[in-house]
Amino acid sequence: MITNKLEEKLELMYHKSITTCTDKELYLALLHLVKEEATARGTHSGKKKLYYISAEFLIGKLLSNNLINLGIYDELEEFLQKHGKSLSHIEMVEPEPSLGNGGLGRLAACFLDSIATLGLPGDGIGLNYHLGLFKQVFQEHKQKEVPNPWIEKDSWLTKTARSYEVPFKDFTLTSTLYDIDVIGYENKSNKLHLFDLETVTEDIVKEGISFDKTNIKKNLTLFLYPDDSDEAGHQLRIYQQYFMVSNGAQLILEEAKERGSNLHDLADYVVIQINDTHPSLVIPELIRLLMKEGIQFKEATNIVTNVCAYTNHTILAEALEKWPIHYLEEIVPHLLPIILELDKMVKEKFDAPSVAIIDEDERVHMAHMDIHYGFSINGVAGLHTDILKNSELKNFYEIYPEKFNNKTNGITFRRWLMHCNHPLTSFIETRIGNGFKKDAEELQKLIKFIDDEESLKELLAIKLQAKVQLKEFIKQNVGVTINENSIFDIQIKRLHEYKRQQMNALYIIHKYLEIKNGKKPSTPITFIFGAKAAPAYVIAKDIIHLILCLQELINHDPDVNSYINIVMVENYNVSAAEKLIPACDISEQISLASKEASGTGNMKFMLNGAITLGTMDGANVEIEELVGSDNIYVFGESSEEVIKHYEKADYSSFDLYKKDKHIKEMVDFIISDDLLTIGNKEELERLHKELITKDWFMTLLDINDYIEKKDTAFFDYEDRMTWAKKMLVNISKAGYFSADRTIEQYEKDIWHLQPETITK
Ligand code: 26V
Repeated sequence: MITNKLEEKLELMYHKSITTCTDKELYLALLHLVKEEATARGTHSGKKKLYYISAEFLIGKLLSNNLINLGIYDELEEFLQKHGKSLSHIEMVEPEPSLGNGGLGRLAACFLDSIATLGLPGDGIGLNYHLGLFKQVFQEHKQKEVPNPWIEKDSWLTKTARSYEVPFKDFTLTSTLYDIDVIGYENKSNKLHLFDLETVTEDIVKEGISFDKTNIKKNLTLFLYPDDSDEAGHQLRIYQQYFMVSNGAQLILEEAKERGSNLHDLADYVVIQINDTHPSLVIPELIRLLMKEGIQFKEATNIVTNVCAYTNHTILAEALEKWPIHYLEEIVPHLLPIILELDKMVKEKFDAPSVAIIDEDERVHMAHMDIHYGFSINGVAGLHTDILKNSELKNFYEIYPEKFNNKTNGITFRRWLMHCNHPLTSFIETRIGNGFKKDAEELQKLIKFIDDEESLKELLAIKLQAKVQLKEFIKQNVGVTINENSIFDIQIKRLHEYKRQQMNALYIIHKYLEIKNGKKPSTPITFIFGAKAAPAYVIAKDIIHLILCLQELINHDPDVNSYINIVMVENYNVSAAEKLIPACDISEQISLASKEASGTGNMKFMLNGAITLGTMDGANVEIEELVGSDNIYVFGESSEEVIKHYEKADYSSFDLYKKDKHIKEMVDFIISDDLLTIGNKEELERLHKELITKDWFMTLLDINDYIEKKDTAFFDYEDRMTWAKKMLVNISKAGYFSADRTIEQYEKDIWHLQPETITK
């Protein structure tokens, strides 16, 4: 019995009984207990193994998720409750690792969960950033960055005996490897391998998150994506990337040999999924290591090409990495002859400069290397993959049509339903049983309750309960009291102009002005944001400033604050998402069509009964296909039209601003006296100017349609039973977005870890 084991552990560690233990003591006892249980269940094994290499793994807190996956959550919770304790309180003392920026890192974490759940041997490889991504604090209505230490003496990390030498131009570093167990749902475990460097020290961090970027031995694994606005920042990223992949490659080869590979047959033993371009140097590094083992360059290159697969997560040009060749010369000169040779082979075969690895400006295109010297390239939603094939990577698709494939993203239902929304999980269980936990498509069975008034009312009651809980969290986090009977309209994601938080802010200005002019909404609305901006991304920070100024203005204006409120959650992270998502009524997915590769928050919201307000972008397209046009609010120009605007360069935000009085009124409010008395002139003026002179992501193109559809959604919300039906349709159709489905597709089309089962 797990409860006996817990009591024994408490006795051993503290000589105490449950009732007298603090939550911290209970957390630590459970942490050790979970680690032992995971070890006892063993790890997945097989001849061929997957390595998912990623600069980010946004794993979130692990206690509850691990207890769920071990199948002991309910039993422990009942036992703890009997003694006046609860897991939700205990997990509050758990620090959240912040090893990711957003969707890409969270996807990696969801994938690890599904890989272990499906019984596939597959480990993650990444870095153990001591201070994670920065912690966001708000001061004077602005984002400030401070370190986010998360590693405690006792943690989910387990120090291993593995260690490798990683050569750089002027020195060699010796790594240490820490592992985190990735426990499959009712299954064995895999590992997340996080490489680290013992000489790294937190003392070098000065003001905020600034530190000496050239002191590699002391800073290498301090932060994820340290500010890369200058040369030293760029170079540090290359140091990090090479440290990650060299360690990873050495681990992979060592383990492959242990499993019986003679390295010539490496592709029978190993598949590597390269998560975006951050780990792309693994290709030349593996070639280098194979050559050190006596394999000729040509053969080594073929081996590596049969082992590596690449996932593209963005079409934004600025996010596709291109490293100047002289950086690589200064940091990893031993890779240069290999990269030059790979480039030469490409240039011998293909004339088009657009497919070269090294361009005319002597920059190395990491994605190009991945495509030529990997066997698979996938996008992360249908539309995204189509755009890669037909425009962004068209020239590559023409050369290698067979390499291109789509894998629409998914989310783990263990965390994004079973953990974060217990009442909804029970609602589903009592109606359709437990099958959906292993086969998410079973959620479709819920549709038979579409006319069942009692079920619909219960669904609304569950939503209200989640909103009451979120109200409590917001009170603590933001210090604002919100109204649980208002509509919760939520946009939570990285802050980026293409995601268009600024368009949402303009809508709020529109609503504010309407109320001031006497047009009041019949149901109050709470606009909720959560977003971190990259430290050097000036306009993104200006947008945060605008939202925080609007928050100050609106929440303190007695004419409007009983109708609308705004809150921006500080330091948005996985734990905050777990509270926000169950409470959402309207899910804002409003990127400029063609720019959001997939989105995964959109799937989490849908699963928790929120209705999407979105453009036909990323996986929104697939959501629309699944739920039908009555159960989603779609607006905005299509990706084809948007791409044409870019091609023709015919979009002018200034024309729209001049022509449309209402647009002018909303945009000019950014520099109104009302806001200037609260905020900073320079920042608000800069944002205003950006919107009217540039607006690269076409906010003003879609704003009118956005306002119209958003108002329709708010109007429809009034009819509670019809709205509840929309919620039920969304939940019942969310099964497609289980990461288990995505991983089954990776396995079937790319990885081939398990011999195919022969079906008669
Ligand atoms: C990252 C950064 C980081 C620094 C600031 C500028 C900037 C601009 C773009 C990016 C994109 C990195 C790639 C990424 O995170 N892509 C996301 O991947 C998700 C999982 O596939 C997907 O759901 C999101 O749509 C996509 O944006």
